[in-house]
Amino acid sequence: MEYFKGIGKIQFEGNKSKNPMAFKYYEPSKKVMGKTMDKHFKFAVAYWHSFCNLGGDPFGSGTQQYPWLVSVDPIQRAKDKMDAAFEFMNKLGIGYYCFHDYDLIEEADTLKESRKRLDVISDYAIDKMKKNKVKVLWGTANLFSNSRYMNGASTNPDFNVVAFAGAQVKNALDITIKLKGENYVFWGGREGYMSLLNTNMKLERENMARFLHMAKDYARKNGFKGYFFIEPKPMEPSKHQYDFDCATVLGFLREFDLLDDFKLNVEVNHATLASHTFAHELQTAADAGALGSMDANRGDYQNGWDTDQFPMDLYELTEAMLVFLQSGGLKGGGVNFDAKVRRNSTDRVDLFYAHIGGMDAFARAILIAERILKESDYKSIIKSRYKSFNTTNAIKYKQGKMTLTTLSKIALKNGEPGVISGKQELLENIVNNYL
Ligand code: XUL
Ligand code: CO
Repeated sequence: MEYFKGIGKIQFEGNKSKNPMAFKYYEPSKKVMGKTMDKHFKFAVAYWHSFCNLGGDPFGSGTQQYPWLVSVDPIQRAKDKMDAAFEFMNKLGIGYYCFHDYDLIEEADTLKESRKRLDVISDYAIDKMKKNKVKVLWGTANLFSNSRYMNGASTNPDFNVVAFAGAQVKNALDITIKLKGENYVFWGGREGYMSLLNTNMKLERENMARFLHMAKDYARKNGFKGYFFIEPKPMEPSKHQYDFDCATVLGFLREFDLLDDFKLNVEVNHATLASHTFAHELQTAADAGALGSMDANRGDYQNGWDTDQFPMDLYELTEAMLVFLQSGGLKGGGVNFDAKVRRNSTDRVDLFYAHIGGMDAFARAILIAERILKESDYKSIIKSRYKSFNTTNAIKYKQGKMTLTTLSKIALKNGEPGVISGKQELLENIVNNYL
């Protein structure tokens, strides 16, 4: 069955085109800083938003009527959903997808039965992936929807729930490895607390680390060569999540000796919720050699929740691409559209508009960032701002060959430093001029 009728393969037509079903900026084979766009981005579709989410919100049930979710048989429903997903990815020309275990197929009544279902749908996926040029960017386990996880998964106060989460992650890792998934994600939506009054935070954080070590050891033993990513988010659904932001997660990974295998999956909207810019979070991850992957979307600057809109903010993305291009790219990951069409966008074609727009926005931003880096004074202004660190004394300082006493002697000799402008407005104008 064809689910997206009347839609053909989406092509690049350039920015003069008025065809809403064409890319204006995303040209997969176009080189940016010596690397093609498709290799820079490795765009991925998020299975949960695009093929499972019915558009419900706290005030009303779903609005989407997906033709792939009509069968009464859960196995057939999962197969139909996968047919729709592959048709969509082929038509869009997107090379990757990301999934939670129970996006692929609905959870059954028992763990055993759920595993059987996962085996069936992953066999089906293997077959489809053989016939299509589509790969798994990352897999993950949904450790937050079922009520058993209301107090957390690996951080649950009940050891039986921790064990159950272990079983689920083992299955999700098996499936990810079977489908040659390139990475594996942990997003700890309920790994945190609703109230500190009932929480042993020290034990919960230690348990989370133990759990991650076990998952890593299991996957490595079973041949998984990719990276594990932690996806920071400060809150929602928990009041406080232990993976608050990139800096917090980096501290955690260092504390528990996980940084070799675990990198970060940075999501735009999660940065916003943590009161950071997306660029700030990317920079923090990149500086630690831990920029693994991105979840692309945007928040709403008037609403303080996770709206997961498709990325469209060109200024925000250009700032992000400046960091991205200068950081040398992603460690293993790509750009996953963790975004959903609005609940009142109910035509099947809307999913195409959303992804075309998001891919074009990233493409446009990377092209702008490349020009800023190559043609403008942007880099030289920053270089010049730090030029005093190239002097003999500063080089000794950077090499750790100085003491506080030496610093004091230098200050006494040189006297009051001059006032030097930060040139913020000039830099903002440069970015604006290239947009
Ligand atoms: C939730 C979120 C998740 C993760 C995967 O805010 O971003 O969808 O990306 O569990
Ligand atoms: Co995400």
